[in-house]
Amino acid sequence: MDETPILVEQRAGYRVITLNRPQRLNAFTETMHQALKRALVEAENDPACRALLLTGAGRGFCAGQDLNDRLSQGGETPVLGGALEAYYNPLVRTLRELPFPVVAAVNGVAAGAGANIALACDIVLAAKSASFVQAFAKIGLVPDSGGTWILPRLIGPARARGLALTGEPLPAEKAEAWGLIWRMVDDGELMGEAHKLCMHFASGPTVGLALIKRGLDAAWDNDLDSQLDLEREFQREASLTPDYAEGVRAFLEKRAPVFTGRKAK
Ligand code: LHQ
Repeated sequence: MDETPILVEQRAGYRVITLNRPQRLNAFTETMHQALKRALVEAENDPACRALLLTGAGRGFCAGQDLNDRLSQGGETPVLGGALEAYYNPLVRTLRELPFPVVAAVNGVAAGAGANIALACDIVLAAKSASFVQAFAKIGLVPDSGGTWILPRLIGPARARGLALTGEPLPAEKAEAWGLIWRMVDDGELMGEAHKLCMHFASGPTVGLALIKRGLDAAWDNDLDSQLDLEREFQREASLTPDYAEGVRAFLEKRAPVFTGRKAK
């Protein structure tokens, strides 16, 4: 089961990473973390990769940490912190910092760190049958993988507290209504929609899209003045790219732009 804990597929202009431990609802083991880390480094280093699709095999997206993997031979639970430092925190940072859009296709339950890893992606699409569970409190833990940071920002403090303290599952439909995710779609349409988005991004102005990600992330900590300064810098950087020139040319010539994603010379 664990020989290929993740699957990587190369498509034209983007990659698909599938968490692949379906019997355990794609819960994370150390081996899976290591494989995912390698796949993300390879995607980032490939100039032809301009978007990423993250999904899960089988009926779940990801059930967070594999709770069997955390038991010692004697069955004791270890003191935690090391796994976050070594794997979960770098993973969340990487997802947010990748220089192209990351689309999560949440095909089923996303629980514990699995939910917050999905929410760290730029665009979250969820199947109607999916749900998001801040399962941590049920086992005496606290939301990690950025959960305490992103939940109140996305859905406000009252709903963030409710989800984190009760561990109640949030169905996809409500997640969309609350603004936790971009969109819910019928189960049969999920992967088609996710691929469509990735194809769109794969022919997008990649440098500009990466700057949009960075600008929106920075906005959460900046006051208006600092954010205006940042927008000025990012706009300057975006305007140096060949894609900006192409975008304007295509608009004036009333045709679709052909973006290359290339950086400014
Ligand atoms: C699992 C798991 C799982 C192992 C389902 N592990 N087998 C970070 C740093 C270090 C350590 C600790 O944690 C963290 C971050 C975290 O992520 S903590 C939170 C860990 N995750 C959870 O507590 C979620 C546990 N799972 C569940 O609550 C349920 O399985 C959910 C709500 C996800 C789905 O429920 P059902 O749809 O009813 O499925 P199920 O419970 O029947 O699960 C199917 C199988 O998957 C089952 O195995 P079995 O052999 O009985 O078929 C589960 O034992 C297994 N599984 N989650 N995290």
